[in-house]
Amino acid sequence: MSASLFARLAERFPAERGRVAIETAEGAAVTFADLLEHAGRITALFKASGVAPGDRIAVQVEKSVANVALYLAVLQCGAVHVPLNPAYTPAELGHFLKDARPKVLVCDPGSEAALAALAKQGSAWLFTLGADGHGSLTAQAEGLPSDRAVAARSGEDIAAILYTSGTTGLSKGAMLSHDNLWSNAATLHALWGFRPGDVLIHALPLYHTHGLFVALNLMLMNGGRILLLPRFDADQVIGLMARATVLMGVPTFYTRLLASEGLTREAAGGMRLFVSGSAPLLARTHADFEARTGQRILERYGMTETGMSASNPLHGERRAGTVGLALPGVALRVCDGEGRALPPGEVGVLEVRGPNVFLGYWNLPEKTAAEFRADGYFITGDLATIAADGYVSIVGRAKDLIISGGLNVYPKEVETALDALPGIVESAVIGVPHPDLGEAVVAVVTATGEPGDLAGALRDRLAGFKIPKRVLRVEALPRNAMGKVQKNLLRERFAGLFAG
Ligand code: MLC
Ligand code: AMP
Repeated sequence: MSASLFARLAERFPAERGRVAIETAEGAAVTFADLLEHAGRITALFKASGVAPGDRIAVQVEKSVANVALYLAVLQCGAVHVPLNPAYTPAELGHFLKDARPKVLVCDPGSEAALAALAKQGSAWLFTLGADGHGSLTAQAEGLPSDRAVAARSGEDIAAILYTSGTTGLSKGAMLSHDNLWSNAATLHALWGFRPGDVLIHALPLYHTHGLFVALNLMLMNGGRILLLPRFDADQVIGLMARATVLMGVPTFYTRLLASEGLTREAAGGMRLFVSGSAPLLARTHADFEARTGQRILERYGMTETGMSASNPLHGERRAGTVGLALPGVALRVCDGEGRALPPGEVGVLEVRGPNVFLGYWNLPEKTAAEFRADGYFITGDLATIAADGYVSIVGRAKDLIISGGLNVYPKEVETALDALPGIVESAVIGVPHPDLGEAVVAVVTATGEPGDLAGALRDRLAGFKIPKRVLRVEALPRNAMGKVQKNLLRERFAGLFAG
């Protein structure tokens, strides 16, 4: 059999294709037959547009059933899925398109005018797809017979490229193979005990690892049923729990659920699994959630480059404040700066090796080489300890990264945008504890004159979630003897900014 992820997922679809795969918030029921039919028509359109296996298809659309069909179609024709957050501005998008050189760009109808020139520059076909499923993609695909051929792929072929920022401020495309995605989904499917009849509340975006490769792939291979929500809304999610069994979310989901009085033991009573990841879950949130619902959240750890690497057990101790044990088939170690493994309990950089680890960064062989050890371990940049019994705790980051509501923000990118504004002398961007988002982006600047509305000035350059929630003006940034800005001092000084 071909190692195509599409073929492997479709093989697990229920034989009875009339079974429901996805239910929408509006109550529409989409069957596996519908999904395959829809994906087949988009495949026909892509082929008619000259898409060949290996071509990239960039997708910047709102979440919808059609978005799922589009993802499947990209895999079906052997192309490479490049999902992009709709919050990215055309300025940010320019880099992705220049780098990925997609054959096709699918965007929201509302951004067609802004992106037409970019698509033309890159000789990419431009199609539109709205949150309601309408757009030129659907209109043109509708008239075509559904093409059911599945392009043969090897396990090492690239299935997707996901952009992830870096400490230099420029995003890198992480190349994930068909084998990477399949092996990780299959491992988690078994580990978390997925079974027929499971119903997942899907409230995560479809352009990141968590919502796309963990939540969606797992449920597709489980044979449905997904309750697909356009975005996270705590009361809506609580209302759906009576009909569902599993929720996957970032820690902000859980703090927002706890903030709702509707979250009770009864409301959550039919659920069998709450998964958290993408950012640290406070032990306090874990305890509060258990006190309120009687359920212990299962925390797991992953990364765009690696998919999931560690998880607390389904049966056995779910230890709050830890991300559990290495997944079966995945090796984890904690090392010093030279890649020498440290004894249990010592803090070092977490390294990972296994079938989940990506192929490398698109177009960046040197950057890729720098992030792997000679023996194949990938250097995550996360600071961790591994206890003698194997439980892994993420205790910090060696990389200058802020995770806000599960979304990554690299300070360097925000600093570069700030420093380009008139009146700004220099800036330091830090993450500050925030009750809702875990960490909030805060900019500390020195400026000549009165700098005005800096956050507003960044709006056409940076996606909204990267824009500082607060900009603080200081006389001078603290520096060490080498002249390097001491962000730790700034983090300490402003730690209480959002307290209370
Ligand atoms: C939205 N905004 C944010 C934000 N999300 N600001 C900071 N951090 C965030 N995460 C801003 C918007 O720009 C907007 O600002 C305002 O908040 C309202 O936008 P919204 O879309 O209405 O926000 P909301 O629905 O409340 O979204 C919050 C959220 C969402 C936490 C529900 O961000 C979310 O779903 N996060 C999950 C991200 C995710 O999937 N991460 C997994 C990555 S994979 P303005 O000013 O423009 O109005 C990964 C690997 C792994 O990390 O291990 O899983
Ligand atoms: P991304 O690059 O968006 O894939 O984000 C990956 C990063 O999210 C990791 O390198 C960690 O820093 C962080 N992360 C993911 N899961 C967890 C977790 N359970 N606890 C702490 N940090 C996490």
